[in-house]
Amino acid sequence: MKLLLVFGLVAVALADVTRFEGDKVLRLKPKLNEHVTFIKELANSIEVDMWSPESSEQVTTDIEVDIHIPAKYLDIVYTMLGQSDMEHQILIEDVQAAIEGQADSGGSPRAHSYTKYNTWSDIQNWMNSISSSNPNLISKQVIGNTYEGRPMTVLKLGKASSSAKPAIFMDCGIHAREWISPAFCQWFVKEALSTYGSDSQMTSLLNQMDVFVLPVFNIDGYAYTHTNNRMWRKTRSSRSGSSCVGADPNRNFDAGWCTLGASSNPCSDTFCGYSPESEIEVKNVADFIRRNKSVIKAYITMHSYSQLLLFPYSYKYGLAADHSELLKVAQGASAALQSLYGTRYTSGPGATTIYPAAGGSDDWAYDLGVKYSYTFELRDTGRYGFLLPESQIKPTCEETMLAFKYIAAYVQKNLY
Ligand code: DDK
Ligand code: ZN
Ligand code: ZN
Repeated sequence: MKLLLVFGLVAVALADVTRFEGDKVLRLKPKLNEHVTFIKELANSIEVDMWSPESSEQVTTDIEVDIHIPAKYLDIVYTMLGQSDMEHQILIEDVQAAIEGQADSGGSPRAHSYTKYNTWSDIQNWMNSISSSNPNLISKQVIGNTYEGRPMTVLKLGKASSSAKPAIFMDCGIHAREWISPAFCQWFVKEALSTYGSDSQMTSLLNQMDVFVLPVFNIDGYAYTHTNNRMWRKTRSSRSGSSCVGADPNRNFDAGWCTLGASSNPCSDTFCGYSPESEIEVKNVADFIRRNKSVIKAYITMHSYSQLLLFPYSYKYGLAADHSELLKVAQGASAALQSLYGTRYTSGPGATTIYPAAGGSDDWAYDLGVKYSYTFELRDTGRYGFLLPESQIKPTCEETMLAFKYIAAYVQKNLY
């Protein structure tokens, strides 16, 4: 036992864990072109981690820019900020302290919980137990493995039927550090099961339709955020041509691939990959949706943060053919969400509401023919950003359920 403990400690010490003591997250408000140039130069000269937008290519005037600055660069950044006379504020004083402050104190540490950020292994065990205890409402299928060989498991929720049912596909955790997203998928499964039979909308939804849930899309990245670097965003694939790891799965879909708001530099956090669907996780999901194209009527993908409900397009400024309907449904869903705790969301097409970004899953699904295609950017608006405390999981998931159910009810009424 003692020996095991020693080995454990040595293993932890040897693991390459990135720490963030003294790092800050700043919000910059560029007003002039010089300010934009300054931010781009900053991003290119030192290792800063863009939080929002997630790449310096997407910085323009009149948007707020949230950047995580390592402690060792703070002096120089403050000096430069003073010279450029740009408005700025501190969002997070100490990133390491915020990481440690995310978890609730107390409670049993290593069991699955809907109000905690669970590890991949806890999520895997949870999927096994919840599907075996609800065989008439859930079935499980592996749609392929990740780059590092982890099984990508889709849960199919719905009452079994002899004929093919129309379906909604939802994924969480495309981006590794957006931990509230997989928490929502788990919450959704729990709510669906526990309210089936009592909540008339959920009962009717699962009787008439299936909901495919992929609780963690980018599993390798998610595992890496638990073991090595809390701020990791991309996949964990590597190629001989570059020493940088991973591509952005939400730039790797075949929708205007790498034309706008994406980087062809493998070291960038918005690297589009070596070709469309070069990331095996993206290919597995795209193959699954293509295979089930005739039944999938809605595609919903969960991200954080910014409190936005986005729909196509992001790879171009042109409006989607179904723009007014998509907007109307998004506004209805946002209003439903807001009714619970007053949380405000902004709805609109990706390109003009957040930033242009090609290669996204929502645009790809829409162009494939899945009309109701939505990207959520969940809580918050930057107070904690990716480091949303666990105490906010429950309210975030409760309000997001209302938005999901609004969209699902609309889709169900308007099956095509
Ligand atoms: O991938 C992004 O940068 C955000 C979520 Se973190 C979403 C961008 C808009 C939807 C992309 N089609
Ligand atoms: Zn994301
Ligand atoms: Zn985001």
